[in-house]
Amino acid sequence: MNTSRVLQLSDYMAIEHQLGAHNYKPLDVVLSRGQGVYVWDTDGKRYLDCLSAYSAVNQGHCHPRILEALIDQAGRLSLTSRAFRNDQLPLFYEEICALTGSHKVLPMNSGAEAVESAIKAVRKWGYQVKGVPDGEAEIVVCADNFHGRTIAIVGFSTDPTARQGFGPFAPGFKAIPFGDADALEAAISPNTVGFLVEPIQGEAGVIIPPDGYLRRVREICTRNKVMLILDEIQTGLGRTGTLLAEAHEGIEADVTLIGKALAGGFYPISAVLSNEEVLGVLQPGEHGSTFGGNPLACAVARMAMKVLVEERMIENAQWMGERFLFGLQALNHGVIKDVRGRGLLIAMELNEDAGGARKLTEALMARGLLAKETHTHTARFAPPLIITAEQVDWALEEIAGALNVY
Ligand code: IF1
Repeated sequence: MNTSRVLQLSDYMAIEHQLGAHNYKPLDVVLSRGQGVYVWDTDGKRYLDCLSAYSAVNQGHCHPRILEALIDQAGRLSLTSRAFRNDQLPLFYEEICALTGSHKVLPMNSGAEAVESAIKAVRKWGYQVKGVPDGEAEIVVCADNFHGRTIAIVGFSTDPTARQGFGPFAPGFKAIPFGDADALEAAISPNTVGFLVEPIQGEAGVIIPPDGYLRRVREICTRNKVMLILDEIQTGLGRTGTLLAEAHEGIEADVTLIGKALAGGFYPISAVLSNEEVLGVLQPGEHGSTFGGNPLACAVARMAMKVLVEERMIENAQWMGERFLFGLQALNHGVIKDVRGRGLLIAMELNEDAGGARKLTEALMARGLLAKETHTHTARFAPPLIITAEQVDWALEEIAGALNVY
């Protein structure tokens, strides 16, 4: 490798354009370093990160204690496959169960894999335990869902961009409006095995369901013997000011999916959290992964969970989230249609005639704040959970300033 090669922003962009698949349209900033809430580009310019890699770096960039755990474990044992046991996986199981109150855990890698794994387990539960006729299991999902990019998952997406050109898709899914418990009641048949839903819809634009929705959903699922599968891949691990977003309504899912921040941004790690009734249906050989449950992943996840709790990041997300949200709500600009959020998962929706939120995220980038638009008209603010009051106040000033582009 020629390490003396000096590349400019335009060079990096040209190489990506030439050699990479064009499945993204990132902001034109090339990052090369991160620490805490900040990242730096290749020219040394500093930015406050208000995306946190879509909530994967809740603990902040390059958290020193997670970094140490990674380096320590990487030098001892990284991968065994599940053909053999390793000394980290049992401790990961114990600690994640203690943290979340779960009774059984299935470790995977990406969020989409956790979703796929949950679908497999819940379908099998449906056949073996609920008594659904073979091949007839149905799973109810919500319109405007985002659960990942695999074929089964995009097959039940209602976003044409996510689906078009990728079929044929797996049958067995039925979409209902999000936030409508009556629609769930109506959609359930004797063959329904699960209801898969995000507690707050992230990609859809941080859509918070009506108060009481999850409690009603919980009751409907219990009464109909339907497994409630909560996708907390984005909302989980402190993002909304509680460990899991289900806590805002005091309910417990039957199956909880987490990923992203489970490794503090160092590694792809996800997990299906459930109980013996559901995960007990999986027998040796019926499901697996080369990397799932590997010792490096487990060591990193153990420390990522530990710092989240010990360094009081979940409480901080609640306090700083309120400060950020109230600050945005106090902004008085005609272009703002709505500001909403829970904890540090916050969105600002602009009027449709404003010409889109990309102008705002580009103006913010110039001012040293990185955020990403979702859909056309909404900007999302989700900084690492370690953000301080001073940093929130600085962000609010820059957002107020950047709104002048409209
Ligand atoms: C991309 C959004 C965030 C997720 C929920 C499962 C997954 C995700 C609730 C899959 C992933 C990502 C993936 C990322 C963009 C992103 C995203 F803008 F699309 F909505 F976070 F806000 N469930 N979310 O949010 O997890 O397989 O990616 O590990 O570029 O696709 P994964």
